[in-house]
Amino acid sequence: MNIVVLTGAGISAESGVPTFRGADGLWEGYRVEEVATPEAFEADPLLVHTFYNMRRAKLLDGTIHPNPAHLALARLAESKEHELFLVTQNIDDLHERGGSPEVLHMHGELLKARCVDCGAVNPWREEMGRSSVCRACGHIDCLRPHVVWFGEMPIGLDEIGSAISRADLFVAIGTSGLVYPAAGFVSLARQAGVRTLELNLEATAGSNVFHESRRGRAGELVPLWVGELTGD
Ligand code: BJW
Repeated sequence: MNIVVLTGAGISAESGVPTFRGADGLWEGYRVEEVATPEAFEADPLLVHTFYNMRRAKLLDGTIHPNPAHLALARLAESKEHELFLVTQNIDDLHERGGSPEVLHMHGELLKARCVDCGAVNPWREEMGRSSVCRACGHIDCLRPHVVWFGEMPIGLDEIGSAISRADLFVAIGTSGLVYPAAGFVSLARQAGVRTLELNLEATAGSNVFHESRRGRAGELVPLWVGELTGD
């Protein structure tokens, strides 16, 4: 079977990464819509760098690990009977750490920096600020987190669209269905005649669009679902 899996913040919640719109979703009183925009970065780069420096440091402090949901998706990728296309909205690296061989990060990656002068994208694990130097062109005050902010074009949309159109099954895990274009993938799948399944702790804005919705923690639901497919 050809399977497209879309993951969101909920899959990393049990690993200790806060979701955006949950009770712990505010950062210093700011909503993500106020700090994750090009306008916010232009107006107050220090504030936006601080937001991402804090999240990068937390991701790397040794307390955050992939959970059974990440591990189960890595097992599914190994299955000989199924073809998995894994796309995540998450900027953490927990799918990779969990063993997933290929992950499309449609909203970018926290552990990479992008140079606004030369366009180079490089791994970045340390603090980033206005005095950081681009490793490709040597300029300063030109690096930004390699993430997709509101109003910017997500990464790999053509590839995702074509994977969905070829799929037998589309599964959304731990995403609120509030942020487009990812929130529209389920409708795209349905228009293409693809079966759709949602795995989420709660009902979401898009639950009624899915053929099937299962409620529970990703760390429990995903291994069970993968077990159904692989017979393990
Ligand atoms: C659990 C759980 C557990 C918890 N187990 N589950 C209409 C059409 C097209 C675009 C728009 C439109 N209307 C508005 C727009 C523009 C905008 C948008 O969508 N705005 C909305 C707020 C309305 N979109 C954009 O600007 C995008 N770009 C764009 O549209 O370009 C033009 C274009 C147009 C048309 C076609 C193609 C392109 C860019 C969006 C960029 C989003 N960026 C962020 C920040 C990234 C960097 C960072 O991390 O800081 O991405 S915002 C933030 O939200 C982040 C996330 O990836 C994204 C989605 O959040 P997610 O993952 O769903 O998390 P939550 O917190 O919302 O939900 C968590 C879920 O988990 C909940 O459901 C819980 O129940 C569940 N859960 N614990 C299972 N243990």
